[in-house]
Amino acid sequence: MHNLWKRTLLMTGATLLSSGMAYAQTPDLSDPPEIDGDMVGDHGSVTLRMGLGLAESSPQYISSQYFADILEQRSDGRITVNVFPNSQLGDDVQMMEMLQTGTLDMTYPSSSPATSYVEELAVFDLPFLLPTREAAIEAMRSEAAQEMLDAFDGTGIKALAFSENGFRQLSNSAREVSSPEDVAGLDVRGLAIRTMENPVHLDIWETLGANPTPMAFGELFSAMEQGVVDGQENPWSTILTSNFHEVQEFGSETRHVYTPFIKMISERTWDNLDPEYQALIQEAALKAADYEIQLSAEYDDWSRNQLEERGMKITRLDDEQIAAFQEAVQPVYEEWAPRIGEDLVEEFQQIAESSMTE
Ligand code: KDG
Repeated sequence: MHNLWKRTLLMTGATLLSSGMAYAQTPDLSDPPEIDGDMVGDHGSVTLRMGLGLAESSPQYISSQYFADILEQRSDGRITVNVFPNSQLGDDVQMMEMLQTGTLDMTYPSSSPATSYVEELAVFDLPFLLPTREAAIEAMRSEAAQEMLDAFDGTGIKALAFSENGFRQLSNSAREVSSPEDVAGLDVRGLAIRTMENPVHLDIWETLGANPTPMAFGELFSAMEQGVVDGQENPWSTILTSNFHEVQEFGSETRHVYTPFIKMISERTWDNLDPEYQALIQEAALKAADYEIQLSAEYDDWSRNQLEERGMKITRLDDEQIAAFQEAVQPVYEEWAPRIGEDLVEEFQQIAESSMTE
């Protein structure tokens, strides 16, 4: 039985090398767990189409191929998943709408554009809320997070699992940024920053004195290349695997938001599946999510170092500089905590605090 993810790992290396990245190697990626478990019964052949926003070399794509491999192996080839990366089927908002109409089976967006379906997801957009990966994982695996996934029921989308997009970092083509004043500009205009289509992110950058513009991920590279926006914010692995360093000179290690991904399936697709296939897809989504978190962690610092090797000037911020950003965006909490739910915000703040003391 061929292993899609093994082919993907080989292709990832080739992709990184062939795209002129001239890397010595991709990060020493851990192999996913062996695929074990009972074979499911024969409930007919099913082909699922899954659309992604990121590139083939991203942890998002690699883990999606592992997801496909689990389904293929445990169904003896009856369930296949065709994965379409690089926003080729649309952007996050469009692909979620395609799940609702049943014109696409699966997608894997950031949680941020999905707040229009489940507004409590905006808790993950609160700046500097989850300072460590351990806290983020505990939050994503919490009962409150499961309730957010369950809240999609009836929207046409079934949400299967949270995984890691990652800690978001600022990049721009105008200037080095190490303070909120650098974002706002003193004798120059505030940075024009692209944000995801999410009101909290817009508020964060407006509060910092930037000129934020919500934009689909697939339009971002050309917008930066043409100078429509000065900068954007994404995890280092996304900046690297989407080649943003080709149009962004400066990076700042702000880690201002931890964004999850959500693996989703169309309710129309889901409702037509045999319960045994449904159970396998749910199990595979959780296994692939755990593997994706591990991959994303392995990519994080490696991607930053690769970006520096490729010429990006990355400013690391010390505790005092981070504190200045945290203070500057405090109004965002005052505005959004009551709208998201004070109890939920407090629960995640407690997770964050306990992760810092462990
Ligand atoms: O598939 C995910 C991407 O489309 C997108 O969500 C990545 O974080 C992202 C962004 O900035 O849009």
